[in-house]
Formats: sequence, C-alpha cells, structure tokens
Amino acid sequence: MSLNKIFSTVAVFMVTLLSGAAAALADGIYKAKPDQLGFMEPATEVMRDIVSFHNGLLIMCIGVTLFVMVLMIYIFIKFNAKANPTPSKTTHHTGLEVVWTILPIVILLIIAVPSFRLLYLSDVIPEADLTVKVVGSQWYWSYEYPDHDDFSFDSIMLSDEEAAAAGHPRLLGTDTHMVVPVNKTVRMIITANDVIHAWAIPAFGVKIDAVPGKLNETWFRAEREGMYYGQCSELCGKDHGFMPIMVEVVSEEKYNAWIAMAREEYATNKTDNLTRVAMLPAQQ
Ligand SMILES: [Cu+2]
Repeated sequence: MSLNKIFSTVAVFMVTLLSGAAAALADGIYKAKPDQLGFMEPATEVMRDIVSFHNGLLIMCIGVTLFVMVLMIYIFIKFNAKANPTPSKTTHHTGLEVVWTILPIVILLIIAVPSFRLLYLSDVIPEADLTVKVVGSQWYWSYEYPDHDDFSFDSIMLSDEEAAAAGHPRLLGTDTHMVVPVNKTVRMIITANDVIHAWAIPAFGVKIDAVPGKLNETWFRAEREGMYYGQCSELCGKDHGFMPIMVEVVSEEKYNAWIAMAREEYATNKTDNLTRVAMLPAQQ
C-alpha cells in the first residue's frame, strides 16, 4: 500500500466519523442514530473539545501503529533465518535506547497539554446563570431548582407506547424533564439517594457520578436549542437501563414560561422532598 493510499484511507475514515456525527443532528434531537460512527453532534464547548482531542489522539495512535507495523514488517523481511542466516550478536545500543525512552516521553507531553487544558475547562465551573440539583434514586432522577423557590419533580421513564405517542426514542423518554435556557451556564449539583448513579448527557460532554452523601458539581452551556437524551451511566441495580435523562434546551422566553408553569405544577412536591432527605440516614 503506497503512502498516498494510506493517507486517503485515513482521510475517508475521519470523514465517515464526522459525517456520522452530522447525521445525528439531522432531525434536531440529540441521540445516537442507527449505523452512527463517532460521537453525536456536540452541543457545548467542552464536548467540541473532547471530540477534537479524541480525533487528535486517534491520528497519533494511527501514526504510532503504522510506524511499529512498518518496523516489524521490515524486520520480518530483512532478518528472517533465510535472508539473514548468521545473526548479529549485538545486545545493546545506547543511542537507540535513549531514543525509545525519550520519544514516548515527548509524545506523552504533547498529549498532556491539551488533556490538562480540557480537564481544567470541564472541572472549573464558570460563574453560573442558574443552578439545578439532580438526585439519583433507584430508578429515576429528581430535579430541584433552588434559584426558583426550590420546586422539584421526579422524572420517570415512559413505557414504549407512551414514548412513541410523545415522539421520544424508546427507553429514552421521560414523563417530566429538566429544562434550561440556551447559551446560559448551568451549574449542576449532583447526589444520590440510595446507591451510586451517574448523570450523563453525551452531547454536553457531561458525565458525573451521583454519590449518596456527597455533592458533585459540574457545568454545561448548551449552544443549541433542542431535546437532549442521556442515560444513567453507573450500574445501579436491576433497572439501571431504565432511568433515562431528558434535558430540553429552550429560548429565554420559553424558559421563563416553563418556570412559571413549573412553580405551580411542582410546588406540592416540596414536602416529599424534605421527607426524603430526612429519611436518608435510616435507609443506609
Ligand atoms: Cu442509576
């Protein structure tokens, strides 16, 4: 295979990855697609950086793999018993040993710079426009909006029929869902009621453990309106696969209207919540 051919194969592979991601956006909802390759279309800066970091690493991996493969093929041909009947007795080569120690260190340093930058970007929470608290329970998620009278609601998976009727993908639709405004920094506070769960939305590049007795924090700033789907990402019991996450990103006006509705609709849940927190020590 000529070098040109190798490059064009790699290019085709990369294009397939990217077009797979673009296809995921086609109908405006953010979920995995049949036959999709690569990640779904990113909706935040963090996820965009994760995707390009991943693609960069992939190119480096391909480079290292090709280099090692070429070396091995060269050795097979040049130094097999037929071509090279009297082998050399050389056992050490200082120059070579220095190179194969230094080169991987340099590669790791090159990887470390964008890696730490990305880690810092996703870990340090910028000044937030709004805070949402998420509590994982076996087997559903609860959302609280401390900025708006602390109203809270539970989000339970829809049955196959209900999801189809509501236009949600099977096993990803929920009865109520989290709503946030577009282009606003949302700070997420995450914990759990019983066992460890993990709250994840792939298009946001967010995945964080919900641990009983501990508050974890993360953030996202969604740049596009739409419906985003995720799932619990920490094995948490028999219905682990049936506690999906739905986040709707809407315009500022729609968000304000939703808040007004939610304040009325979910106000009664407040007492349930207090009871639930009070019950925590007894459950453990
Ligand atoms: Cu879970």
